[in-house]
Amino acid sequence: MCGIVAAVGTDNVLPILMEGLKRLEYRGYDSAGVALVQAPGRLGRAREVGKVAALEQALVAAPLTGMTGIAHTRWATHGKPSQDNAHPHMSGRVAVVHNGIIENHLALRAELMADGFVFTSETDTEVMAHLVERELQRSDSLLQAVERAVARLEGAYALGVIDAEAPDRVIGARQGSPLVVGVGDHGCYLGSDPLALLSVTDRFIYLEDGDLVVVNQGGCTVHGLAPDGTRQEVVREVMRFEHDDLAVGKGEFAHYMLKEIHEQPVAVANALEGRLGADRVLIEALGPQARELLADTRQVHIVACGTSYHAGLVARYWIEELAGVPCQVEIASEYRYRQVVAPPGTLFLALSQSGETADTLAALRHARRRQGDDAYIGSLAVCNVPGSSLVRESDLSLMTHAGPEIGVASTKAFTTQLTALMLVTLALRQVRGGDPELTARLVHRLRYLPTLLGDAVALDEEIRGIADGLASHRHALFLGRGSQMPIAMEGALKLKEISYIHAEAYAAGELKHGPLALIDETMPVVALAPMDDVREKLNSNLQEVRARGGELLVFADPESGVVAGEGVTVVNVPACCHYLAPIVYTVPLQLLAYYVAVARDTDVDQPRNLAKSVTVE
Ligand code: HGA
Repeated sequence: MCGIVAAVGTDNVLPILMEGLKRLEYRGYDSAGVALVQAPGRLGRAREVGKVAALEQALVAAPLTGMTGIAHTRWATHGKPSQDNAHPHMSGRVAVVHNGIIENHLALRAELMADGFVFTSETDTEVMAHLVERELQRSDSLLQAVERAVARLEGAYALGVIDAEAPDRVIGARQGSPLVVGVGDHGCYLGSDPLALLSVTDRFIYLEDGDLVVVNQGGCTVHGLAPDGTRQEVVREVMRFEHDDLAVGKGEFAHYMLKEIHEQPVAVANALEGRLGADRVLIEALGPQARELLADTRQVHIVACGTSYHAGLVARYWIEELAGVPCQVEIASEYRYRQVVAPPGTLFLALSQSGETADTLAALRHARRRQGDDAYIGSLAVCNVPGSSLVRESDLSLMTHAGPEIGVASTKAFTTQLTALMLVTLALRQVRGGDPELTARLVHRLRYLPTLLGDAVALDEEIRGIADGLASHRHALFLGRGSQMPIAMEGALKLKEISYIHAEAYAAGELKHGPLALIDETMPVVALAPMDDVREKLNSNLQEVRARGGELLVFADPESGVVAGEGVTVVNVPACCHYLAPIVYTVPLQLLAYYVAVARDTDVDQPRNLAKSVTVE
């Protein structure tokens, strides 16, 4: 997704802006740009299609300097990736960067064109530059002009605005897209997330929807929007960012994704830390109202997107089986637009790595609006980013503590989400009086989970050796049963995302109802065979594939009874109980996707067309 960085400093801020853009590269983007107030009355701008490195090169050839500036990585929504469409967009003395979608841009464009403004891009964003320029002619200050301009916008935005005639400030605005203020010793900054600014500060203000902020060298003033539409100066808490800055490098690994796969034993240990008692989950660790909320829960609605949705699908198996609570899981972009029936006592459980996923946030807000009408009893966010919108707007939040995840394809964020969801499941089980012996057994196994994940990561070499075989194929099927079915979906998604091989997942028992028609020697089949109650059934499904010439790659428990042979490759996965198997079996599938992508020489950390924190609808 688009990334915004802005700075007002005591020296040339270009290096800070460029460092910030590099730190936002993980979000996925197609072009980059920067604009600085070079001298009072004079703006300088550079924009390039492609990577931040290309922008850096352009700036070597034609340097820009200034103590006030804005910068942007663009992930196109309106208009193709091109230099003209790259941000910042300018109009007269004004330059603007934007994350989000201005839904009424066509009407505004027509109005501004009728007023004589000339458009040079296809973006929705450009209307904002012209609106501010027009308002400046009749306003007392840049703040007032931006305030009047944003009042005309419908949709979602995070904005950074500079004015050549006001060289000491940047105005920021937030409505529906993330924006933070970084408060430093030698300047003040804006960023789409704190990671962008960690090289200059670890103190942040998380802006709220409706906020406008004036950023100056010495600090900032936030102007909040009251419910009656009036604006007044407000004090927002300055929070210290917790993540270790050093964790943001690639270290010895070729890609962030590989590093993050290898970090999973530690990440999952962090997700468990402080949350397990001797033989139970410490419900209090979920928050002060957690016990009451979980005790009142009659059913759970899990809402998420992409990889997080797969974590939700696994959790449904756990919550229904271990806590006896009905659970439904839905993609956020569907949930938010349909008439959901939420019976009294529904807990809304939102999953998002970033906590800024636009669809998930919209679904949460939709549920919160109905909290008073006897349907939803509350909301719980499982999230990796402290201070994110999802965390702030939910009644309860359970942080996954995965640490910064930079690779666009999610890995450790997923396994830590699953870990957190197992904690929620056991907490629900406890408040409902489930047999404590099984709870205690699962708690003991959870303690051992980081070690198991270490063993799974150690399959790295073996999987690297078999990845080439898959890399030459154009399609693949993934099979699983029970709680491994969503893991098969996640394995297929990972392969699609980073290797661009078309992959689909099916419940193994469903194969003969249609997809079996696809099987021949050109269709490799990846299957998951843990020790569970349906392993015999899965074995029969695998025979059906083999009988039709399909090549099998099976990730199997050593005792599962799956035997290697002609056309059947077996990778033994560390033995584990079937409840935790979805977490353990995820790791070899991540490694498989990774090494197939490396063999196909794709851009593993920033796959084409994809973005990390999906802040647009
Ligand atoms: N709509 C703007 C910004 C897109 C965006 O926020 N992407 O994450 C554009 O297309 O330039």
